[in-house]
Amino acid sequence: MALERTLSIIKPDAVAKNVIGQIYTRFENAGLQVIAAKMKQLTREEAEGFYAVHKERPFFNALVEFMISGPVMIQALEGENAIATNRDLMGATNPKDAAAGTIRADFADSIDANAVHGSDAAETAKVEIAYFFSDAEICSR
Ligand code: RTP
Ligand code: MG
Repeated sequence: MALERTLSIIKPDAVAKNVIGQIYTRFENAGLQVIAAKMKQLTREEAEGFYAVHKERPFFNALVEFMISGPVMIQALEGENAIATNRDLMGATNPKDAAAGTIRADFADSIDANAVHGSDAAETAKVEIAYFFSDAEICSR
């Protein structure tokens, strides 16, 4: 097992549903520690830059519009196998396919409004954490 960091975003739909605390509890119960956090209204440029890897995909514009539709809660999480642990907690991208008890099964409404983002690999986690947090904003324990 490896101590890892991952970037998590609680998306505008879940922030609007007032379930930040319920999602944080799931991180904590899975052994993930919040080592940095900020609530933010993303600008269009920030959302486009964050999801630049998807810019040629047909859903890119809808994704960006959704991500700027309200504030998001952004956190870096640290723990053993944090990247896969968080992806397991999140469930499948489409909540219709998400396993019972996952964040997306319980809180997401659609493939667009799907409650959370989580880094998908070590290299993307590093880039995504640095996209939102300076070294001084990360409080590793
Ligand atoms: P995320 O990056 O947000 O954690 O989600 P993910 O890894 O599970 O899914 P990804 O393939 O990276 O897609 C990013 C987000 O784009 C939206 N999407 N829509 N309509 C579609 O076919 C489609 N596919 C993806 C989702 O909101 C997904 O979270
Ligand atoms: Mg992804």
